Amino acid sequence: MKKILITGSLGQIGSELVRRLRDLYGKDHVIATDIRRTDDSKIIHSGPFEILDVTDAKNFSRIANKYNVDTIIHLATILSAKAENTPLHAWNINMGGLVNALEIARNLDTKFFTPSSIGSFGPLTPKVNTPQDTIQRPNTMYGINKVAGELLCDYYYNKFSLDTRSVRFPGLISHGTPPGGGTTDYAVEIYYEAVKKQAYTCYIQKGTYMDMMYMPDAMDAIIQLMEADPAKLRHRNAFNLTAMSVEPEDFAKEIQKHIPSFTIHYQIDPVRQSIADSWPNSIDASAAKNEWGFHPQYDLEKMTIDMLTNIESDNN
Ligand code: AKB
Repeated sequence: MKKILITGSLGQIGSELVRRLRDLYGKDHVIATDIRRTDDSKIIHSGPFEILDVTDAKNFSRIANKYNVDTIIHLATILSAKAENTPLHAWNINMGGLVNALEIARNLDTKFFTPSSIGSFGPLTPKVNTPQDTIQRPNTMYGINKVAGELLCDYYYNKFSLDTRSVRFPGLISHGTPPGGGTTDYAVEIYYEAVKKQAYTCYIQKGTYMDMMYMPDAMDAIIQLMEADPAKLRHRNAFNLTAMSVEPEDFAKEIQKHIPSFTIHYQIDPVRQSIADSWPNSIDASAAKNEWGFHPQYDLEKMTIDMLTNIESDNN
């Protein structure tokens, strides 16, 4: 029987994942945790919820033991742009939280998932069709945390036989909980502003390509990878994933098909632009396809229709 503990449950990925896993495995089988509590959150009221600061190893361990969990999905993290503004804090949360999560997983012998990111690549990485196994010398705090995290998860797998698995998420687009502090956040904001104001001022320069994926595909990817036959996994931490390689104008053109008056303007944020410039334009997800059948369902066209329909219906 599955008992899954999720950290960072009120974040962009967590809030969708808790919902999805509670539907799949039953509400009492998914223990949602987060550093904060929001009164109106459905996550808190639809099953077990605990306040957890992931840097507090004692409390983390107490909660994992209390529910006797057999899987830990560690999502609590400081994203790329925020990490650049508070690098030491990001190191403490991202690395401190991860090492606590891994130690608890080791003590309880749980399965373990934590996401890596396209942020684990850097300026020396081949920019187009970035291979699965390639140079990873990021120049951002977030990227350094993600590479160290990948290595640490592989270390726990090799040294302690802990069943660690991970993916390098691209920018994730969703209409549930907004992302906070990422470089790819513009790809979510653009849809909300299109519906609200028919205009968007973008902080990323036109022509800057990054990989993106729609949230339902990200949910499927986590579940599929966690359920994949271990004998088929040649890689573990972490698989390249992507559904589309896009730049701001691609979103604008697609939105204009549904909202012809929509306009995009640019006011570049130098911090987020330089992070974006250090990331790949497009990555190769063939290892994920071959080893566990990753197969995204949403392209830009289909995702745009779904995003606009959902945001419009939430507004009415
Ligand atoms: C970010 O922009 O920081 C994240 C990511 C790609 O890891 N969305």
